[in-house]
Amino acid sequence: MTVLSIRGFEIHPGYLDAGEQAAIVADLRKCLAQAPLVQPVTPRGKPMSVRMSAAGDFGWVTDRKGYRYETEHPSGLAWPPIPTSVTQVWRALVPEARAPECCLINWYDDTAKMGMHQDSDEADMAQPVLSISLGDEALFRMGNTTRGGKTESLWLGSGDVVVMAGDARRAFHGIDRVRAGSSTLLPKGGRINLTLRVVT
Ligand code: MD3
Ligand code: FE
Repeated sequence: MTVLSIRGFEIHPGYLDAGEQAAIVADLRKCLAQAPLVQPVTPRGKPMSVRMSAAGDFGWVTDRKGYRYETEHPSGLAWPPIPTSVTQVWRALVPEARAPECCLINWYDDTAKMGMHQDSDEADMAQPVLSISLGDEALFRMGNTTRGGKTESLWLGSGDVVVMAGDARRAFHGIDRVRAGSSTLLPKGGRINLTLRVVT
């Protein structure tokens, strides 16, 4: 298996084959039936273009009250468990890490993007974050541990997995755009990104 290292980001192109990707999507459909995607709003009230849900003990949410992890979906129901098809990837690639406590589910249509940000709402920043891309390709931008400076961009395709550990765990990153029609995995198109995180 090929592994690329760019600025400490460990990229596994095509880590999941088509059958593994389809199995994860089938499991996610069950998760989303229990915990539907919502359109998050930033603390300042700006709607985000990405739709979100989660699985696991915690889900990351944002609304007028702020950015945080919650033990329940906004509906008041528990988040579904993280599918074993997803936790297997974590165990295989980061065997030393603690068990993931959150699988954030981000859904992008072909106009959605995510601005440059750091992920810092987790208590134990020594634990890695693992990202799984499914469906249409997306332009991922990798920056520095402080805002600004030079960045590098990379198209992430369906089945690609990225591990963020060490300095990359604290790096600014974002999604500039999605390439419509670049994958047939999701019948209606779009992109799903899963991020597995240790929260506590
Ligand atoms: C680097 N998601 O959910 S995945 C996010 O494609 C997020 O939906 C993007 O950024 C997406 O927070 C990018 C790659 C990623 C995820 C988490 C990270 C990179 C990261 C956490 C720390 C550092
Ligand atoms: Fe992030």
